[in-house]
Amino acid sequence: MNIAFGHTNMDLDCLGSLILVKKLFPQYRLVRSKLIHPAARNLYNLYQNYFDFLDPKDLEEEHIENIIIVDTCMAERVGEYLTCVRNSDPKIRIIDHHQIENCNILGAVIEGGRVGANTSYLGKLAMMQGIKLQSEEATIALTGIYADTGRLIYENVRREDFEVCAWLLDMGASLRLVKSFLEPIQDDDQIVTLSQILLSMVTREIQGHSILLSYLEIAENIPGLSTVVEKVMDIEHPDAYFAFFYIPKSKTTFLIARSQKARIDLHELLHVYGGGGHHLAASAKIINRDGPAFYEEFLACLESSLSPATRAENIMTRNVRTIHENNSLLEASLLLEEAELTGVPVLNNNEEVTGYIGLRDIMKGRKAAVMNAPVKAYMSKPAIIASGAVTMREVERMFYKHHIGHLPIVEDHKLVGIVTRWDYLQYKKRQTGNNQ
Ligand SMILES: [Mn+2]
Repeated sequence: MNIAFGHTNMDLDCLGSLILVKKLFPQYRLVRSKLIHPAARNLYNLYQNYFDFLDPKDLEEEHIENIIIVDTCMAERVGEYLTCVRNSDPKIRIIDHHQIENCNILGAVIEGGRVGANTSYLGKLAMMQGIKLQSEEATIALTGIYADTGRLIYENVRREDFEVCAWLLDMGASLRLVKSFLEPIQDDDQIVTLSQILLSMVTREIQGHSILLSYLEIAENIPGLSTVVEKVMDIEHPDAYFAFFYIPKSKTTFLIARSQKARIDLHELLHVYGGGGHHLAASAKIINRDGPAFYEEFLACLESSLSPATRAENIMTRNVRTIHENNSLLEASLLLEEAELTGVPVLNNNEEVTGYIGLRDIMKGRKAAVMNAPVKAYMSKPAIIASGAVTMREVERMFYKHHIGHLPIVEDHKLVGIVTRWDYLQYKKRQTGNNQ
């Protein structure tokens, strides 16, 4: 017998991969996990007959010749299946989109690629072989890709993910159904937890980062807490969020964390407590500690271990071109043209920034035919300025609030630099780090 399975606690990408394995390798039977991820339960319940799953215990009487494993390459995530395989020499082929250099399943042949969803990798194979899907199968696969790529927006998304999505639409996938399976919060427990968090959470500025914290006591573990945490993250947009869930009767704390900044490396922070994950998403289970005491200890640790947030002075452009307020609009116009700029800060006799003159201001003077008028008559004022110590969050807020794309940075009444839209966008691009 030949079998195929994904990781324990099957999620949507796992199911999307398996439905394509069934088409690509019809001589293989699919095996299900005892655990279905809460986000995948709805889809699983409705479509289980399309998979025709075996139970792991059905394997115990069989001789297994070939195994295909999808969406994981870690032995600890396939233990429930492998312990049911009685013979010792099956050939194992792994198709995974995670970091396959970390694979610890001995003797396996591994393939895969850096695509956002594992389903996309298999979808590409199916596309190239001219395989046709039923619309239900296409819907299952498309849900898998949308789920694992945050609807095609995560950093690990590749061209292949888009290509396979287009192909799945051609195969009749229903976006309406996909959307219904992606509604992340379905359980009443999750909804109650979400509203409790929204009422009790606090934001603290730690080392210049905006850190969201919530602490909740719960009677027992609630499935799908990480989905709730991600929802809160979507609503609040902090730089990082640490959600504490404490179960008093077992003295257990679940700490779930999400970050939007490469500078806040969650794997590193939670590793200390026996947890881990990725740099932007990690969790830890802390046992035999009092919840409130642990919460306080963790906060103190954050203060000392977070590296400081980027500030305006770290990314500003120095050597700023300027113009004097008594210069004429014509001179300002020539300066902008020569320097290929769209605007410059305006200085008075004390070299203080008194305003900003841009192409649009000059245009008004040109229309009124007063190009010999002084800059100070047409500049935007009062000057919107900031100190070098402002955080990037504050810079962003000032850009939006004042509808500007440039922020002169001033120390001791003297201009020391400027943060432009371009500086800001470069900073944002670097934010979440490498493409993992
Ligand atoms: Mn996956």
